[in-house]
Amino acid sequence: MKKALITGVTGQDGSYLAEFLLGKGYEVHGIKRRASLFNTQRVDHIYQDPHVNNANFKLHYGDLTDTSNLTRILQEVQPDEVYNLGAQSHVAVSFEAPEYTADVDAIGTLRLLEAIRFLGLEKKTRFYQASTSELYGLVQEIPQTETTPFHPRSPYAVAKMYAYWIAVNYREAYGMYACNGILFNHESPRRGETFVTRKITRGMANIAQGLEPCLYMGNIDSLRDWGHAKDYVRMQWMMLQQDAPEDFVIATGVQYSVREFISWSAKELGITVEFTGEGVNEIATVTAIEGDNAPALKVGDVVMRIDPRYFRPAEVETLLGNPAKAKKVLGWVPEITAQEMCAEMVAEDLKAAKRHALLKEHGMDIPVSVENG
Ligand code: NDP
Ligand code: GDR
Repeated sequence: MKKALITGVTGQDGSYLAEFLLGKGYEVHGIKRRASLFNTQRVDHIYQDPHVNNANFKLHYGDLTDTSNLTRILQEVQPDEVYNLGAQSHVAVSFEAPEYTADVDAIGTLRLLEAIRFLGLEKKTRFYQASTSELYGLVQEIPQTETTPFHPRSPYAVAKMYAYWIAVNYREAYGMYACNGILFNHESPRRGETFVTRKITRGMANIAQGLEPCLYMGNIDSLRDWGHAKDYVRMQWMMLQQDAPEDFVIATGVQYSVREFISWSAKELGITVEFTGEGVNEIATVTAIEGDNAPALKVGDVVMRIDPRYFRPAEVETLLGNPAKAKKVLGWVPEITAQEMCAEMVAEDLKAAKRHALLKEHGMDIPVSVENG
């Protein structure tokens, strides 16, 4: 039975990857952080009681900032594959916490690689690094490929650039099987609530059900190449099954604007919106409503406004990946389109909003968290 260790197992990708590897018959170990509240919601459905025999999903407390902890876990698990998905992964937050982001995302990667080497596992353990399209930042070429030059635009992207190169360096210097997946944005119903797609699908569902008044957005001209996390974790595993380690761009090859994503999300709820005004004065107004998913709305209501608080000190305006190498070498093709993914996300967020609205109707007015990002 192969053993995998996943950092960031409680995150969006970590949860899908753990499911995927369990389905492949792996013994899966994950690192979770200590938190003052439960933080395992995304993996609770695959939790296995450690008191029963043959549990093959195991969680370890740990942190990418803690070298001795990482070394101990690696020594105990002796994994065949390490997936380094753990990160302070929010670009806007990285401007507020640049040093912490560097510690976790850059030096955390070094800590893991060095621990693998220190334990003499460099010829046994294969290493996947969660690299990112944010490396391209101020894009030098459209679409972006494995050879497009990098120009990172945030403390997050700069930290991930270190992680990218240290993985390449350990491959070249010590012959480690280490590779980078340069993944473009990928989303799902499990996406963190402060990333733009989930902020929109959850926000629109809440607005339709009367739980929130309006969405406040940043740069809605921004263009992204959005895929589904389920398709992308499959690719992470495929990258570690090749004869030789290589780096791959993972993307759909199609891009849309944030504004389009808002329109799709509204449409899934039966709402048509019109965008008027310019710059910080742009708004989205309801022009038609079909069906009964939006009882709290009427034609003329404003459901989106711009709040400059969500503009970033340096923006990545456009990202579009060319996944030709992944298609050719690995035979990988994304199966879920951005529109299908949006529909799935809205459907899940609408279910939650309806449950919430029902409780409210019966006098149980639990506040909706509107911590934005
Ligand atoms: P999430 O933010 O959903 O998950 C991040 C995970 O990292 C969480 O499990 C989080 O734990 C954990 N983590 C955060 N800080 C630490 C730390 N100090 N020590 C250990 N673990 C930590 O990210 P995604 O699942 O979306 O992304 C997975 C990886 O892929 C990340 O590295 C991200 O930067 C990268 N990436 C993501 C893309 C995307 O579009 N989703 C695209 C390209 C790259 P907790 O749950 O406790 O917060
Ligand atoms: P990104 O994702 O920065 O690309 O990083 P995010 O969804 O946060 O932003 C995408 C684009 O939307 C614009 N935007 C807003 N973003 C947020 N979060 N909130 C808003 O209100 C808002 N309004 C407009 C942003 O400015 C941006 O242009 C994600 C993360 O998962 C990274 O970890 C990963 O490496 C990259 O994708 C690829």
